Amino acid sequence: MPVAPAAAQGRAKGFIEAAPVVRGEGGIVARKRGLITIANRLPVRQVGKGRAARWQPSEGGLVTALTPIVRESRGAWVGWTGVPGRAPRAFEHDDIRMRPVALTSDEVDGFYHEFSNRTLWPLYHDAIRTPEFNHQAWAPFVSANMKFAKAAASVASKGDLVWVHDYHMHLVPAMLRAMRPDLRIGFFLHIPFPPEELFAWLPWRKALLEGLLGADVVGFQTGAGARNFSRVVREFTEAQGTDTHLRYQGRDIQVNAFPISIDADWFETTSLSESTITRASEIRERVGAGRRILLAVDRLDYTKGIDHRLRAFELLLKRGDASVDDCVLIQVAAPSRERVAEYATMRTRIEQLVGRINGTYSEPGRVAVHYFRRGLSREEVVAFYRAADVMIVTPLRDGMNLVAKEYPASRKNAGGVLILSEFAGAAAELRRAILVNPRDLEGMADAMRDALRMPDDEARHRMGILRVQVKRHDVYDWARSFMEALKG
Ligand code: ADQ
Repeated sequence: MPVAPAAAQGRAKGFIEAAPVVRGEGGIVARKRGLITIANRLPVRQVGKGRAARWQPSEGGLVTALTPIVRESRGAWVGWTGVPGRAPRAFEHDDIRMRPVALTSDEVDGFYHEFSNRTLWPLYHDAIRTPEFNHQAWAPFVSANMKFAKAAASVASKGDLVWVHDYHMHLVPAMLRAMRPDLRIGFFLHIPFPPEELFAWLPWRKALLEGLLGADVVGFQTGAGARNFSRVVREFTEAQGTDTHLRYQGRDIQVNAFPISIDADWFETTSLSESTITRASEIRERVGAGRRILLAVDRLDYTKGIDHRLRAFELLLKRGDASVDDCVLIQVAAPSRERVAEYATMRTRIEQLVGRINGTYSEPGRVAVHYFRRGLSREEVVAFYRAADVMIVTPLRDGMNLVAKEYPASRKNAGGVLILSEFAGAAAELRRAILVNPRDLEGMADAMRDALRMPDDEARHRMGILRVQVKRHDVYDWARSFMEALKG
């Protein structure tokens, strides 16, 4: 799930619901429908211990976009606290009702680490790593999903809207519908939905699809994801219909693409602040005046194509198309899912590659690759965006990829070139990036060379077009369009 600023909290950009008219026992009653959000994590996390413990908002694009609607509608947020064992009772934070879900350690292992992150995550990302099909993980996946569904059923008022997020919650829509047929239920998948050839591998494929068919609206990042879903549903369940409208057990289900975005205004404003500008010049000076900066910012995940990107940069230097005198690659990678063995192996591989490239090409005062394995503050990330001449976003597969949108949003009057993988959802919208196939190392090295040599007016022209797209379709626009569909 995305991480982005919480700056706009409290800003309910156009979300105030028109009060729908519903038929109550005493005739026609007008009332607002609450929005219940269900996500793996609550939008707050506990900091401090014992008496000093308190809740602090988590930063995230999703949190930024949804908290105003949940607050405004007097709805609630259902999610896990991030700590196994007993959960606190429902509480209110910043005018939002929080309904924590308690998960046992076994559930966290089976539901989260195993089934969500070792089965669904790799399979849905083109099986870049071999997914595990561990039958022991299914029962905790079911029981955890049931806990989220029950928690939502207990806080929802009659006729409320419920928005369920992401692959961890595959079974929640049908479970919730069985308990509360009065609710309008929407589901949004943040990651890609795979084609039938891959989805068919899942021993639980029918149950997983029937879980989603409990929703009234099923949303995906791209049209391709939506089509893949409608096709497998027609293949493996009794549902019938078209790519966008399904009929199942006497109900209509809308299937569509709702490409997620960012709080573009926040990125623009932050990028233009004095402290960001000062920090950006400091970064440029430190890597060496006159050197062009190629930047990559990712969660340290095997889907993000970090090793392919490093090898392409190595090739660029090897071919002599650029040298450490004229450019530097900065790779910032935030540690993630360190308990999964695949992630540890990948981390070692990346560190070896950085060592190899630096060992071969660096000169005194001229390091070829700066590698930061750490999460940075949001403001620091923006300073790096502001400092970078070329942004390289080359996942092997990605639902959307928010970095691809954050960079243009942070480049007012600044030019800069975006190199973007064809296999990121963002490529469907950001057509004026240099689009690349991340598995084609020669092609990627060519793209880096072309980006470094692109004339300034062309770079500014392309960046202008990317910026218009991102500013027009920001995260508020995304939430609004999903809510419109969900209201029916
Ligand atoms: P992710 O794969 O986690 O989420 P992605 O879209 O790549 O998300 O966004 C990552 C976020 O983390 C960005 O906001 C970025 O700025 C931030 N970030 C990355 N590295 C960082 C670092 N080192 N320090 C600080 N911040 C860092 C999933 C899907 C995506 C989809 C999102 C949203 O996998 O495809 O775009 O959800 O739906």
